[in-house]
Amino acid sequence: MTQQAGATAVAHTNIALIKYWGKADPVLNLPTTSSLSLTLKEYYTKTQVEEADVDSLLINELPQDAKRVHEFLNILREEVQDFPPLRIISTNKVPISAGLASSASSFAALTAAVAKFNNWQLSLEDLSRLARRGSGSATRSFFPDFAIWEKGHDDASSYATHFDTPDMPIALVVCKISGLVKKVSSTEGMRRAQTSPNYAAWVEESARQLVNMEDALKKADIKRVGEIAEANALGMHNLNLTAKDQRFTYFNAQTMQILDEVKALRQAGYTAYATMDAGPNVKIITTLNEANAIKESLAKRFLKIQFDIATPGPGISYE
Ligand code: 2P0
Repeated sequence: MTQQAGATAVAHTNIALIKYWGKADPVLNLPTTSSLSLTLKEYYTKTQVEEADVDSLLINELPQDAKRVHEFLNILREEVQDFPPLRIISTNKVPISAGLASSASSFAALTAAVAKFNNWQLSLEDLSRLARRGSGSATRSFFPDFAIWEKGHDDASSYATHFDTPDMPIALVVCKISGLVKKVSSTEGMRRAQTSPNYAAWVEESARQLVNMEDALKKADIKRVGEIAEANALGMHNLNLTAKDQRFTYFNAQTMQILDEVKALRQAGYTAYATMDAGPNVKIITTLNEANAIKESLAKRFLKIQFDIATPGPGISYE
C-alpha cells in the first residue's frame, strides 16, 4: 500500500458518564467494566503525521518525550503493517493531564492519522480497538455524541461503538480548578483503586448503572442521566480513597466546595450533577438552557476558577 506524504486527523475528547477505572489486562488495556461517554465539541486534538528519521512528538509546538507514542506506533507496526518513523505534530485544545482526558483525543487522533497516512481501510470500530492500546479512553473518541466501550474479553472484542439517542439539550459546565499536571497517572490510579475492598462491588454496580444509563439516554431524561453519572463517579473516587495500596484522592478543597454547590443548585431547582475524572476538576451535567445561569452563579462565588460550557461533539474527522 502506498503511503501519503502526510495525514491529519481531528478527534474530540470525551467525558465518561459511566467510568472506566480498572484493567482486566494492563498490557492489552482490557477494562474491568464497560463505559459510556459523551464526546465534547469544545475540546479536541488535531494531529498531523509525516515521514521522518525517528518517531518524534511535538505538542502545541513543544517537543515531548515520545516514548509512549513510540511504543504505541510499534504496536500498530506489528498489529497492522510496518511503516516508517513518523514526526507527530499535535495541537491540543484540551488541558493536558488535569482530568480532562487529553489522552483520549490524542490517541484517537494519532490512530486515525496513522491509518490515513498508510491508506489503511479500517472501520471506526477497528480504529477504536487499535487506539485502546494507546489509552483506554481513546476507544470512545471516534464517535459523535455518545459512545459505549464494551469491555469485551480479548483484544478482538474490546472496542467502542456509537450509542444512538434522541437529540437532547445536554451540556456540561466545566470547572477548571487546576490545570496542573496530576500527581497520580490514570494507569497508576486504577492499579491502586483495584486494591480497594469495595472494588468488586463497584464493578457489579457499574454494570447495573450502565443499563440504567442507556435507558435514561434513550428517553433523553437528563436528570436521570446526571443522577446515575454522579453516583458512578463518586463510586469511582471512593475506590481511590479506600485503596489498600497507597490510598489517595484527586479531589482538593475546591472540588469539595463545588460538589456542595452542585447540591445547593439542585435544591434550588436546577438540573446539576457532578462528574470528576483523574483530576480535581468538576464537570457539571446540566441542560443547555441552564448552563449559562449555573456558570454565572459559580463564577461569582469562585473568582479563581475558570468555567467553560461544553456541548456534544462530533466524531473523528480528517483534513
Ligand atoms: C474514563 N478515565 O472512563 C476514566 C475515568 C479517567 C477517569 O479513562 O491507562 O488515560 O491510558 O488506559 O484512558 C483516563 O484513563 O488510562 C480515563 P489508560 P486513560 O474516562
